[in-house]
Formats: sequence, C-alpha cells, structure tokens
Amino acid sequence: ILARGRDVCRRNGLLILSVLSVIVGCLLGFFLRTRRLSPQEISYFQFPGELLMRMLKMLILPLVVSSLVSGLASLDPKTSSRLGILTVAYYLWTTFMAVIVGIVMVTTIHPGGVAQKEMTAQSGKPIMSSADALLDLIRNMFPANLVEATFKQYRTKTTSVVKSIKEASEEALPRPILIYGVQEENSSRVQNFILDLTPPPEVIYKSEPGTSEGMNVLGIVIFSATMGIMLGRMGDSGAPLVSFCQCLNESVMKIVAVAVWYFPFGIVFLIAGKILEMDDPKTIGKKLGFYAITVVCGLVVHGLFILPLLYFSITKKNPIVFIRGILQALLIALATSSSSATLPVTFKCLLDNNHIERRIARFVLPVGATINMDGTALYEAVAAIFIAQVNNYELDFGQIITISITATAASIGAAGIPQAGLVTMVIVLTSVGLPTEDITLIIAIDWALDRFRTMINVLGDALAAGIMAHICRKDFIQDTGTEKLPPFET
Ligand code: DAS
Repeated sequence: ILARGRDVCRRNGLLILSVLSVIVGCLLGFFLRTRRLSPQEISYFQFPGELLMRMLKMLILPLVVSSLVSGLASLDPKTSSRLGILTVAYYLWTTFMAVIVGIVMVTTIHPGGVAQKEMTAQSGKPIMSSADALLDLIRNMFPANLVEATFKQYRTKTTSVVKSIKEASEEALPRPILIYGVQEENSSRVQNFILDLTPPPEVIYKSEPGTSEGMNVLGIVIFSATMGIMLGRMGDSGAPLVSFCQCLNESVMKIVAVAVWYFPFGIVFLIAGKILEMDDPKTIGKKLGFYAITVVCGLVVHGLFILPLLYFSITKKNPIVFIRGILQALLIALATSSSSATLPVTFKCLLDNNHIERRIARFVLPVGATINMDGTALYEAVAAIFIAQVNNYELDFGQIITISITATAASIGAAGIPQAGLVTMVIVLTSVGLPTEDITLIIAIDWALDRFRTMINVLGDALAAGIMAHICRKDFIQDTGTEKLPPFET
C-alpha cells in the first residue's frame, strides 16, 4: 500500500507541481512587471527557463532518430506500411478539419471588422515571398549534414550569440533593440524573416534559437523513417543498428524520467520570463482581443470537442481519461510553445500513463510532432482571413478553399518550435494576394496564442497515437514479438 501510495503521489505530485508552476509563473511574471526590471536583469531571470528549453531540445535529435528507426524496424513491413498510411491520412484529415473550424469561427465572429478602424500595419519591409518560404521549408527537409547541421548550430549559437550582442551594442543599432540570434551564412531566410519581424524598439528580442534547426527536424524525421524501414527489411544484418537505437531510445527515456523533476522549476521562469517581455496588455486588449478570442474559441472547439469525439467514436474509450494521462505534456507545451521540445514528455506520458504500445508511439509521435499541427493550421487560416477583413478585402469561395489548402500545407511544413506558424503563414497570405507585412498586426500576441495552438498540436499527436494503437492492436496481439527488446527492457 505504501509503494502504491508513493507511486500515485509521485505521478500526481509531479503533475500538481507542474500546474502550480504555471500559476506561480504567471503571478510572478505580472508581479515583476511592476518592478520594471532592466533588460539585463530580465535575461538573468530567464536563465532557468532557458535551461529547461535546452534540456528538452538536447533530447529531440536522439529521441526522434532512435524512436523512428527502432519503431519502424521492429514492425513487419505490412504493419509499418498500414500504420504509415493510416497515420498520415488521419493527420491530413484532422488538420483539414481544424482549418474548417477556424474558417467557420473567423467568418462568424468577424474580428477583423471590429479592428478595421483602429489597425494599421506598421511600415512593413518587403517580406520574403512565399516562393522563398516554400523553398526554405523544402531545403530544410534535407539537412546537409544530419548531425553536424544540428550540433553545429548549437555550437555556433553560443559563440555568435555573444559576438552579435557585442557587435549590436557597439554598432548602436538605429533602433535601440538588442537583437540576438544566429545569422549563419546558411541559415534559412525563414530565421531572418523572424528576426526582421521585430516588435517595437527598446526590447531585447531573442530570436527563438533553433528556427532553421527546427526546420531540420522535418528532415531528420524523413531520414530516420526511411532508415527504419530499410533496416526492417535488412533482417539480421540490420539488427545491431536497430538494437543500438532501441538502447538509445530507452536511455533517452530514462534521462527524461530524471529531467522531469526539474521541469516545474523551469516552467516558473519560462512563463514569468515571457510575461516580463510582453507588450503592455492594455495596448493589446482592444486591438486584438476579438482576434485572440476567435483563435482560442477555434482551438477549444477543435481540441476539446472534435478531436476527443473522434477518439471516442473510433476507440469507444473515454477521452477524458486519455487526456488526463497527457496533462503533463500539455503543460510543457504551454510553457515551451514547442511541440518538438515537448516530445520527450509526450512519449513519457503515453508510455507510462496511457500504456500505448511503444512501437506505435515511436512512429506516430515524431511524425506527428513535425507534420501534424492542427492548432497551427487553424491559426493560420484564422489569421489570413482576419488580415483580409482588416484590409476590407472580400475573399471569394475559391480563395477560402485556397486558404484552407495552403494553411494545411503550411502547417505541415512548420517546425515544432516557437512561433513557426507565424512564419509559414507567408505562404497562406501570398496564396490569396494578401500583404505579408500585415503579419506585424498580430505579432504582439502571437507568443501567447502560440502556446495554446502548441497544446492542441501535442493533443492531436497524442490522441492519434491512441487511435492508431487501437486500430492496429490486432497486429500486435498476433505479432510473434518481432521486436527483440534490449536485455534490460522490462
Ligand atoms: N509552436 C509551434 C509548435 O511547436 C506551433 C506554431 O508555431 O504554430 O507546434
């Protein structure tokens, strides 16, 4: 009874701690805003939160590669192709549904009409064309050098961040903005685009490091899935590498089991640090209030009604119990606004709390974290139509269809990193001839809405794993245990 009690409290304890950390983070953030900290003090205060982000990002590459390779290699070709087709079809269907929900919401609430009088786009620089954005997405699907590309970016982030801070302060930028982010020679224009979209002056603007490497996660998924399928077909000659990936996957999950105890502490500083940076809520409220309400209503309808209903209709299981099991992952998504960074926790919740077949989770989650973004697709459709409304631009039916298709495609190309959806929106806007510089109309609250759409992205991936585990359960019951698990596998 003691052991059981300890386990229940340990699991719930961590969840309760995480919920409390979100509340404490919000309260602390708003309290410290009244203390008017200096930019330097803000960046020191954000340090524990930055550690949390780096801890999670450090795990993405080994986790994605090891889970996809070992997951796919341990499935027989029939199951893996069936699972692959079903998963991608499900993802496309739910993403398109999210877009439709968003379009219905924004045409019903019509937030742009409210804002029309007050809003004017800040003097926009010619922002990159959708062709560039599209080429960048495709380019980053093929990271020139899988490991070097990722770790090189980590390494140069440290050096060039310090360098660019020094240069920036010496050059006394025309606008008193201290921007730092890596301007690598090969970094995608997508990253520069985010840097160009800087909010008003006298703000320390941290380009969320990882934009281009975040795009590379898509390339890593493509590479690892291909590797897994190839190795699965090689039989015994591929076994050593499959076993290596299984062991790597298990060890990463054991690191996550330890790291999760730091998360509540990191969440406090991550959230409070973001609140310290945000614009004055008063200036935001009137202008963008209706827009934010439209986005949140769409996310709630899709995430808390449509997806759970779909889960129940297919599995006949209680979706609330399932969602309860992944609450920890949803909180990390809220704190980090990165579904890729949340991936290790999503894995842990699905395996430990919802007892999803690990080979299903190892395929469905990494693929979902990069191509399945219901929240982002909904958001991009709403934002595009909102910008059309603000510009008094009547969209015809054909353009609405174009927006729904391009929003679906753009969300697939968006990486699971902070504010990626803001960037790929360029494709949606230019597809119907809307001015891309109008993205600056919504940038002030994008960081907050990003957290909620990331939660829905993670929820969509997790529910998909639950549905696929249910649909393919017969494959595993008849399965003769093809996955030769590492010796220490419990
Ligand atoms: N923050 C992205 C994610 O991690 C979503 C987005 O930017 O729209 O899923």
